[in-house]
Amino acid sequence: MRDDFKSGNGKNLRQFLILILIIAAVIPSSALDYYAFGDSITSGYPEVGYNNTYVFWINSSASAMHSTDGGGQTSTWGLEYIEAHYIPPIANFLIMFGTNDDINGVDPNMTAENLRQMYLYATSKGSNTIILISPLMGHDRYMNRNETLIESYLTNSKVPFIRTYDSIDTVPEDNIPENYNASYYQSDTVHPNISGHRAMGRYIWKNWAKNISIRPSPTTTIPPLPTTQNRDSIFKSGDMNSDIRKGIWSIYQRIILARL
Ligand SMILES: [Ca+2]
Repeated sequence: MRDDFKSGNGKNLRQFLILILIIAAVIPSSALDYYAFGDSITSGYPEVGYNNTYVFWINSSASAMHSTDGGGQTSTWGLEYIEAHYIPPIANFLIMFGTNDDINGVDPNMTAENLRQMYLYATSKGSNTIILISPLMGHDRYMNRNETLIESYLTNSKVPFIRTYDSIDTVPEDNIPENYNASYYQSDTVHPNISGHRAMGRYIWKNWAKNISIRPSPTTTIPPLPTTQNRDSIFKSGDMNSDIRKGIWSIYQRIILARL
């Protein structure tokens, strides 16, 4: 009698586990609404803070995430590593590289070609993809001409882009790169401050929503962004520069949070 009871329990447990596996297989994995891939500007280096970067100001009701180069890398690095950083499904994918290209004297045509190839990659994976032209700097090597050259290249290649610099330059929203506006920048005159990231995010959202058909989220209930406390409990060191930790965090965000 006791063996029968045990046997029955085991059978019930197996049936329960099979049911869980079936449910897990049937429920589609939720896509992230927005994912930004870029350099130290996208990371909010050094003072902005992880969830104050532009991607978190784009659409307050959407789930967002970013991954970055860890600092100082060019668009060539972005093209080489986009596959490693791209973990589908991602509904809307944002790409911002170019500041370090400028600092290192990379030909703007090469920057534009790298951006174009990253765009093609993310698009081929099913993401609604946009190129973000980088903000201006206090020591722009090309006197702001590189933005215009990159835009011309992308336009000829039919690659959509948003002039992110035009949200925080001295004459905003005129489609012209005049000069950087110090009030939107940290003291290094390279990295935008929180006000700059807020302005960039809102500008990106406004222009993207206006010009491009945004793919609706596949989920009816969008998972909330994790709190700083939640993240800190996972990553004790408090920074997100490690590709490994970012990868783990992406998986955590999608598998766990997306199903809450
Ligand atoms: Ca302007």
